[in-house]
Amino acid sequence: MKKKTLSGVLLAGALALALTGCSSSSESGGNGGGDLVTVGFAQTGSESGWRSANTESMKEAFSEANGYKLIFNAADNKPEAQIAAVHSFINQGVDAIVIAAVVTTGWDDVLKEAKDAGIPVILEDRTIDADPSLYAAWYGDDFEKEGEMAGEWAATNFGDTPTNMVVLEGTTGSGPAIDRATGFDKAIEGTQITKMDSQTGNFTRADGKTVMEGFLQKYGDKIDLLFAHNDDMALGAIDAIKAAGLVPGEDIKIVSIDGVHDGMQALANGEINYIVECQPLLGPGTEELVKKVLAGEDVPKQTFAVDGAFDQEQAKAALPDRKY
Ligand code: GYE
Repeated sequence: MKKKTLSGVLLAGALALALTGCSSSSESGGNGGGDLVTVGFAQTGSESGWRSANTESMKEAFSEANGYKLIFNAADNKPEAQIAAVHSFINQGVDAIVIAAVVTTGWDDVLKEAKDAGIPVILEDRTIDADPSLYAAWYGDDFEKEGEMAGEWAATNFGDTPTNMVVLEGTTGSGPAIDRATGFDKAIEGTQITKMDSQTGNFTRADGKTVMEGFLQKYGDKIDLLFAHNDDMALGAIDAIKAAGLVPGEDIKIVSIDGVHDGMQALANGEINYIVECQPLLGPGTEELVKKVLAGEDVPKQTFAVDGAFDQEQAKAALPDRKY
């Protein structure tokens, strides 16, 4: 079954190469990669299961079989390191640059430099607040809507009873951390849910655990509900909740965002109560944009991936076919 899928992917890749290889290499001038289109990809780092799935999807889409030479950089979630990586892509004369921005700010100068060098920039996943004329396109998930869906679930289930909530935020200053908070807060407005505390857990399991330990020390069993900006932090928090002698999913209800395998497994086991999906398999859509931009075609400035949501039964049903 797995083999079949893989050969299907390879076949599709070979076909795509046969159909588009010529035009993309002649359009791009083939800087530094022979007949291959050279793409520099500035990834955030490797903070979560979502990120691993995203990296894999990008590497698969920008493979040599598909006509690309991918220069991959993971910036360990350090904004300065990521900007340095983009500088280096410009100096290497790549054909196109793809960025999953650690934070929304600080991009203007390096993007202007890319523009002056005639190198198009395509954003995947994370949003930035630079002038849209400085990049060709953005493709990713609707983070505010994800937050709103998580908040609506909380409002529906706990909005009518006094409920104490704590929040584990994603990387401070990142698009999803900002927008998920906005969407969630909007959805619980006017309900009886009270935010007792909200701190960053940097989208990682380790920090999710540490910050939740702090919340538990401070508020003990007063906590009724946890909103985690991603599954990994929820999974870290589950360890902390268990260690404190409480039952995750019962004593403390948990809602998170992503829908990665381990999160879905915890939902199926009843340790998480609801997950809003965030699609990480953005490689093919990003590759499509890069190809079109290099061919001089018009592309939409913003393209949104489609996200669903899961309760326990839906997670059980979805798990066997889950690819990440
Ligand atoms: O939710 C989190 C990851 O930018 C949407 O980053 C992405 C977020 C995702 O580390 O797990």
